[in-house]
This record gives sequence, C-alpha cells and structure tokens, in this order.
Amino acid sequence: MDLRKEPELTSKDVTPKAVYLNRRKFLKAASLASAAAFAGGGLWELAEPSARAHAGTKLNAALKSPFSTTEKQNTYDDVTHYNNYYEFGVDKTEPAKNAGRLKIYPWSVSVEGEVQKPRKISIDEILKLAPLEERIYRHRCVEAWSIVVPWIGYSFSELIKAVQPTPKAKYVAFESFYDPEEMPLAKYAGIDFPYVEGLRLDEAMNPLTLLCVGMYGETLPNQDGAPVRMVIPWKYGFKSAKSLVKIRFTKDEPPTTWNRLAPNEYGFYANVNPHVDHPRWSQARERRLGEFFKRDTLMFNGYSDQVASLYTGMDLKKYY
Ligand SMILES: Nc1nc2c(c(=O)[nH]1)N[C@H]1C(S)=C(S)[C@@H](COP(=O)(O)O)O[C@H]1N2
Ligand SMILES: [Mo]
Repeated sequence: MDLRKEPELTSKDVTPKAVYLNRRKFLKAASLASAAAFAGGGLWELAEPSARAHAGTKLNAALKSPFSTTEKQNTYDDVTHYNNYYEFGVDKTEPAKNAGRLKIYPWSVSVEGEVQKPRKISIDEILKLAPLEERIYRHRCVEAWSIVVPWIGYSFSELIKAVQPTPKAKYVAFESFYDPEEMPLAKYAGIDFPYVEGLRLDEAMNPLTLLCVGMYGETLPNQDGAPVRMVIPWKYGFKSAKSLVKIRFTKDEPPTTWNRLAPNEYGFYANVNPHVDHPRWSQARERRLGEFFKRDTLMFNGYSDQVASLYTGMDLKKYY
C-alpha cells in the first residue's frame, strides 16, 4: 500500500532563499468596505477566455484580510514546486510537471444536496460571487512540513448563503475533478479517486474557511488546485481539496479519501494538533519549507482563537 510518509528534505528544501516577497501592510478593517473590493472579478472579466484557461491571470484582491499572518511568506517557487496532488503523481515535484494537462476553463461546480437553491455555478460566477480577499495563511501538511501562502478567495460561507442549506444539512462534502485521461499517473497513487473530503457545516461556515481561486495576485496554478479549491488553515492540508467539481450538503458525515484508506492514521476532523501524533511520526514539530530548523507546531495551526470553540467538549484524541 502506498501510504504517505514523512519525507526527508532535499538540499533544495533547506537552501535559504535570498529573495522574499515584500510583506504587505494590512489595511484597517474599517477601510475594507471600499468599492474597489468588487473589482476582483473585473480583471478576470477583461481576460480573454483563452487567457482564463491558464494560470497566471491577474486577480485584484482589494481586501486585505484581518485573518492574515504577518509571518514571512514562502516563495511562489516553493509553493508551486512542492505539491501534493496525487492525481498528477505522488512525488512532490510531479504535479508541477504534469498538471498542465488539466483543462481549467470552462469550469463549473455543482452545488447540490440539502440546499434550497441547488445550482451549477461557473468559475466566472464564482469569481463574482463576493469580493476577493488576500488571505495569508499558514498551511500545515500532515507530513510535518508547512508553508505560508497569500491565497486569494473569500469565505466559503458566501457560497453557503447563496444556496441556502435546508435545516437537514449538517455536513458539506467536497469532490475533486477526476479524469484518468488527463491524470494518467493517478492509478499508481494508491488512493481512490475522485478525491473526496468533508467538513461539518459549522466548520464550513467559519469565516476562516476559504473558497480559493488564486494566490500571489493571480489565478491558481494547476498544481495548486486550479481553478477553485478549498483552504482550511487549522486542519492538515489534505482536507483542502483541489480542483472542485462538486459540493454536496448532507445529513450524514461524508466519507473522506484518507480516512477511508487508513482510518487509524487520518480522522475526519484532521485538526492540526501537536499533542496527537500520527501513528508513524510525531506531530509536535514541523519544518517550514526554506528553513533549516524545525519549529513547534501550534494547536489548530495557530488559529485557536477563531476555531477552538467549534470543538468544545469533544475529545480531540478520539476525534483526530
Ligand atoms: N484533489 C486533491 N486535493 C488535494 C490533494 C490531492 O492529492 N488531491 N492533496 C492534499 C494535500 S495532502 C495537501 S498538503 C494540499 C497541498 O496543497 P498545495 O500543493 O497547494 O500546497 O492539497 C490537498 N488537496
Ligand atoms: Mo498534506
């Protein structure tokens, strides 16, 4: 069985990077309501459909999120050449080489299940549904490495509002695109496709939960989950499904790819937790890509203030 393991870092990973992006200054929350906010989709609208089919279309994320970290961002090169996207190969370097096959435009996501307004929503509509924000989040992979990325998107709750869940909706199930023709390496990955993930509805409603369409000021590169993915920063990275095609609101807890494969190793919740080790390695520390020394992993990846209350009274050793 091909189960992920904590990787040995190569010399590339520990080379100090000379050049880092300038840290952005954050606007005060009060100025966030500017009209420029809605210009996000504007640049996208100007792009020819042929340009939309490629990563790298400029996006104007006018809002600077108060949820952003001020930690040093990883380089674009790090974030686009060290990927988990098993449909395009299990090695971290393979998605950058192979994900170019993915046709990302036109694209639509089916939003269905326990909602009053089920709909197929196109990527053009997704870009206009709410003002785009830049969110600089820490991302902690279950394999004990981490990165800091300036994502672009908006709270997933905006989409939830648009489809109006019924009172029966208790969970949200996410499904990634799968096509064996465009993803010929998938059959060697050792996991079932399509890749599926899920959240409890209140987790999905939390403002930190991001519907993500870009990073570093542009649309998402294919290897990072173009054209639209989830980013759930207090959970291990595998919860953040890429290249979404289906979002289903359900009564029951949906199956998830890694939990189905190895339930003793990967739970449904997958909250970053330095006190609950993976059966085969410690989760107490992590290596930030581009750094040499390990650092302590933070409870909920440092987002406790925003999310700890979601789990009050739950035994997090049981619900890992
Ligand atoms: N469809 C799909 N989504 C996926 C994965 C995958 O293999 N397939 N890998 C997950 C894991 S383990 C991580 S750490 C993140 C990596 O996102 P990044 O490559 O943009 O850093 O994507 C997650 N989403
Ligand atoms: Mo991961």
